[in-house]
Amino acid sequence: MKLNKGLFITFEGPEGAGKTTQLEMLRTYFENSDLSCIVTREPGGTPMAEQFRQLVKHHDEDEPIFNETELLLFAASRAQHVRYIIFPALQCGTNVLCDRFYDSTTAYQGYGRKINLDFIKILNRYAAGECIPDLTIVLDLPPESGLKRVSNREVVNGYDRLEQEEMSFHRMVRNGFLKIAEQEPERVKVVSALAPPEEIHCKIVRLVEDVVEKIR
Ligand code: T5A
Repeated sequence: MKLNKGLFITFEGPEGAGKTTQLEMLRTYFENSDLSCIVTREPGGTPMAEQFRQLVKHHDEDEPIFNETELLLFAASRAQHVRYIIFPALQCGTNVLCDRFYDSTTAYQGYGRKINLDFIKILNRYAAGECIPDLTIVLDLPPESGLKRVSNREVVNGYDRLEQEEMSFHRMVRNGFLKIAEQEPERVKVVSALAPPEEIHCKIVRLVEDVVEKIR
């Protein structure tokens, strides 16, 4: 599956859906198939964007982060990440696997925070430039299950700012991802995150192979 440009694959879903687990399994699949790939994440992915990540996830000073500020921090992180890492890699033919991308902004800041969805669409496109994912996998599960999965790990790190939101917020976020998938069925595929990791991985590999067939 050699392509002129790299494939851009993004993983999305509610908290604790298993994105990191599946990204690593897909990385191994690419490497075993002798295909170059990088794994990266949002917010973050460059030294500067990682500073935005720290700010947006763990800010706990008296001064609050307003919803508008939060949205722009995610967009700023993406603008930097895309131009410094993702676009150059894709141009060189390297496949890029990214943990969250602009659909998280639509789901969390749009459906979750209720910021105008048309504005978010424009901002997402502005930040992402020419980097539109070839395939987006939404790992779907009820927020209660995802938060339960991360709870053991978070005893060490503490819950981050978004994880501490009300359950109703997490439900709106999940619903947001499902709406995005309904609106863009060609690009966005929903995979249940409740199955064992190996089973989910097999489904994801099939989806990746389908995309490669289509654009080859
Ligand atoms: N955000 C992000 C926005 O609001 N707007 C944006 O534009 C962007 C880009 C990022 C936060 O920022 C928000 C969303 C987030 O709140 P993060 O740390 O990247 O924060 O948070 P998550 O992306 O949610 O990552 P997590 O690490 O919390 O979850 P993962 O990566 O989905 O899950 P993973 O693989 O670490 O697995 C969690 C646990 O479940 C187990 C794993 O072993 C692990 O213990 N697990 C399974 N258990 C049972 N069955 C399976 N199939 C399992 N798969 C994994």
